Amino acid sequence: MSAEPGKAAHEHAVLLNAIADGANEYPKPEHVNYTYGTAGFRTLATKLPSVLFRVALLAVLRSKRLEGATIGVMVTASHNPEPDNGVKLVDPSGEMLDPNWENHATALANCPTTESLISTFTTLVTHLRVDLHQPASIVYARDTRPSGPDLIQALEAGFKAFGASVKIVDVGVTTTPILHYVVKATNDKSGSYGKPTVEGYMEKTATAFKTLIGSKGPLAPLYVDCANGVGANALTEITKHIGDIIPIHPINTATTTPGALNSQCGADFVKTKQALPPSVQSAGYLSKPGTRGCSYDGDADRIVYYYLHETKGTFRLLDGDKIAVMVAMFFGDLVAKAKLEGDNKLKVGVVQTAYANGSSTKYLTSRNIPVTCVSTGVKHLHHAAQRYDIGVYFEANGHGTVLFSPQALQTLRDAQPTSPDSANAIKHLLAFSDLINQAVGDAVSDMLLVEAVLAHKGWRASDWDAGYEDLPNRLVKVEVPDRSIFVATDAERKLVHPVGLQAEIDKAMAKVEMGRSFVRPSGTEDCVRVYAEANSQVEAETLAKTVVDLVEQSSQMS
Ligand code: NG1
Ligand code: ZN
Repeated sequence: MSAEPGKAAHEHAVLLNAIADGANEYPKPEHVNYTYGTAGFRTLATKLPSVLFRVALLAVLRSKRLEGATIGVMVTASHNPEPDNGVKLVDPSGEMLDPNWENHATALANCPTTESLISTFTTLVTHLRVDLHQPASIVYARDTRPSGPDLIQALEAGFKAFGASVKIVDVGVTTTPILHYVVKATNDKSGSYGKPTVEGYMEKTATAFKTLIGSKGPLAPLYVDCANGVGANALTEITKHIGDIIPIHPINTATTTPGALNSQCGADFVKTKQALPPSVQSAGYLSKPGTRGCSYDGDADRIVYYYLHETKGTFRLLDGDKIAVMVAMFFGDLVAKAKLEGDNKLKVGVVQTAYANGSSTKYLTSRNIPVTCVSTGVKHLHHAAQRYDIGVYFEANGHGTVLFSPQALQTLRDAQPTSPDSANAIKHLLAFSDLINQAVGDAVSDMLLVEAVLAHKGWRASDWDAGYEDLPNRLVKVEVPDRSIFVATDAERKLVHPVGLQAEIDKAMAKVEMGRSFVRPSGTEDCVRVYAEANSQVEAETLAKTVVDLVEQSSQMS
């Protein structure tokens, strides 16, 4: 209780009045139902101002609940079309928002009136035991979407309702992973994680990359498709630091051209179409054999690589699975070279989702690298990866990173190397832990990770690709009247509802050589996704078609 109850009551009334004013300025549109999904709130930007205002309130409550720890807010819709936008919260460790709080975000976003918003807010304060007298600290950023500035205004209106008790830092236009980095670095009071600024990120990443490349540079040129998004800015900045050791050629950097973002380019385009972006194809950037290209997505938290087959000239995709396999094998070798013994031995493991190509899983398990399969969504992968000393996680679509446990880092720092080889391996493992964004998947740092591993192995893209051949596969979006009738289990590899459908899918799989298929409702779009893989493209297509038909039939029956 406050020593001055009258003053506290007055302050509370002022706060609620300020919230009411903001809520009136940013009213919730009628007939819209919001859900804080795997990627936060994401929809047409015109529907989002009220959500931004309310998300600001929740961010402040979370920071106050955590005694002033810094919370991040990122305004982006990643690979979605330009008219969309979105917002997600970042927890103090740089990870995604605690899932329990996702429901509070949804509740606030859906309050139909100012009165109901005030009442839900007040209930949350009590229920979550938030002391409004605590300080709060927020950092926020946005991608390059034209709707960003107006949405940021709505967000700031929410912070301002709390007056001087909230410290806010606008990181400006930057990538999602850089914002996650800034949040983690701000909360690391030891200062060892790095300076909590965009420049701090660039310095830390560049220094680690230089240590790893050493005298192996300059590397071969790399073509980078920035999806006409914010990754172009980050790439320009990092190139200032490392451009002399890796000649980087940015492509699709038109961040201010209306309609260009994610259009006919970017990681999602390449992964879905299994083809080069037309801009890369027509300019012939990759025509010189062995030339590597990569594509970021709109907020630069995903990356996929590719090259053209050296004799056939065909498109070869090196997706998240290929990155995970190469990186995990490489770290396995490096850990062996470090010669850490007994309790200090480090265990490298990989975390995938059901969308990982079956060949990648088989390749890893046959080489004794443990693989965990979890539900779709970065938070699931991230948490499972934390259970390894060195946990490599990637979604097939190119979102992923590598986590070093605090104990593993301590072991490496304290190690007494027994030979120059083991000393080098330990030095390199520590440099990789600095290069890799430990908070979240990051296209820029993952790109430099891939480049450093290729340089250490002395590999071209074709050597990397040679490990295993992807099983032909097909991913289909099915629009159904109500996707909530589809309920999955077992890391989303099986359906429990509608009852009987899984048995039909099992029968269809059994008819196809190496057949594997599963169905799950999307967490980011109003659709159900059907994945199928098989020994040949024709069989993968047939299996996908059969399962799509089954999904449509059961949807009509219910
Ligand atoms: P949904 O819409 O739940 O399938 C998609 C991706 C996820 C993840 C999230 C977040 C596929 C099949 N799904 O999720 O991997 O990246 O978006 O952006 O790629
Ligand atoms: Zn993204």
